[in-house]
Amino acid sequence: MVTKKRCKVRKLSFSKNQIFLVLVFCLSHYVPAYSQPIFEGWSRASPLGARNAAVYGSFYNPTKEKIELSDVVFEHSESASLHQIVWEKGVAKMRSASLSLGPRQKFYLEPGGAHIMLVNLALPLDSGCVYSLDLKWKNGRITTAQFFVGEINQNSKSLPESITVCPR
Ligand SMILES: [Cu+2]
Repeated sequence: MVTKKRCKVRKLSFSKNQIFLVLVFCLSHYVPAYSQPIFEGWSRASPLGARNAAVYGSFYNPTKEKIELSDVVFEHSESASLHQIVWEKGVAKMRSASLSLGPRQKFYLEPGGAHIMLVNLALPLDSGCVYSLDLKWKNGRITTAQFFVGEINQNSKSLPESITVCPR
């Protein structure tokens, strides 16, 4: 059936512009990002002397399969892992957490909740910078994601005016 349709299309005459638009439409629906988990992250600039940092943002699974996070790697810290804040007797404590996302599911990391903990930073996170981290999934896939760093007191995602890839 599909082949028939394609043949019919060929008989019609399209302007170059129309063909271009159809191509753009097709390509925009074939963005590789749609076949892998997406992480959009942000963090705060490190206060003086801080060794650890938390990365917030959101995970989205655009695939048709359930995906599970197995590891987070940030090359400028000793370790990186998913944490969840839990309240025990009125005290907030951080616990390591696992992440499993069903098809088309989204998961938010927010101050006071889940975050990616970067422990023992080799360098402070700089305001206005964008850093990369690697997310390893249980199906063997590795995705590289970026996170933006705002001010020290940043409380939601910020997009810097100009993006500087760090460390410079
Ligand atoms: Cu933590």
